[in-house]
Amino acid sequence: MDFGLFSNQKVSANSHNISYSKKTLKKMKSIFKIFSIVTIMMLTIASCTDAQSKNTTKTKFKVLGNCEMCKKTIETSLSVKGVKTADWNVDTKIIEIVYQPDKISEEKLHDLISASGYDTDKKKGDDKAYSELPGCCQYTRK
Ligand SMILES: [Cu+2]
Repeated sequence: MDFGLFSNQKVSANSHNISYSKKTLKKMKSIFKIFSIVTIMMLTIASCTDAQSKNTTKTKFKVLGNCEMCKKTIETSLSVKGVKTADWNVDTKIIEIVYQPDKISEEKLHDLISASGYDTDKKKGDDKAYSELPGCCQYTRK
């Protein structure tokens, strides 16, 4: 029968097509999988190195003060978002700050220290905060 033969041929052609496209799909899926894994890995590595290097900068300037207690007050005034480390040297009166300039400005660093009562080389310490410092911490002002 012509009709039967025709429909048989059609079915076999179809099933061949289906198996072929399934194979291709599988191949495409695995390629896509590998690509997305590689992409995610690269993005992760890129964002990690970015966070470490790009966004921090270092500054140092003079802050007047006397003792270890001053050191604590000065450094504590800088424990805010955007400041990574702050280290004031009692002998040299120099503070070294590592901060993120996109989160906090250098001016703001001076403001924070000033607000705690200490003079920086750019900003005079707040008078009220200075008067409230312990006696030993009331450094000689210029
Ligand atoms: Cu002190």
